Amino acid sequence: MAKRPQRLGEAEIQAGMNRLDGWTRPAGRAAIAKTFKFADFSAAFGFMTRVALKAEQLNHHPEWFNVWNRVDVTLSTHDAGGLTQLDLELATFMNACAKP
Ligand code: H2B
Repeated sequence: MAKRPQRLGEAEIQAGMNRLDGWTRPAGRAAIAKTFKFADFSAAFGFMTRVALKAEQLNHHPEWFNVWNRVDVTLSTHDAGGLTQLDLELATFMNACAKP
């Protein structure tokens, strides 16, 4: 049975964002976004591979777009229609994965 995370309130989102380096909130949608840059495609795809395995574990998947060394990521919990703890968890994992 899949867990059904609760939508976060504004204060919880703000607190989470304060701990998340480089993430922003796109206008007009309940989501968080970040552009990651790497040395080359191999590094970018290595990052995406590690994140993909984590996303499967969490059953929580990114919206993302890759061109060579760049990965544009948007996170939102579609089932909840907003942001949940899962978005903050995956964003925290992505930041750790992208550390040089
Ligand atoms: N990923 C994200 N980002 N949000 C979701 O609501 C979501 C997901 N739901 N991955 C999961 C899969 C759901 O669609 C499946 C059926 O468990």
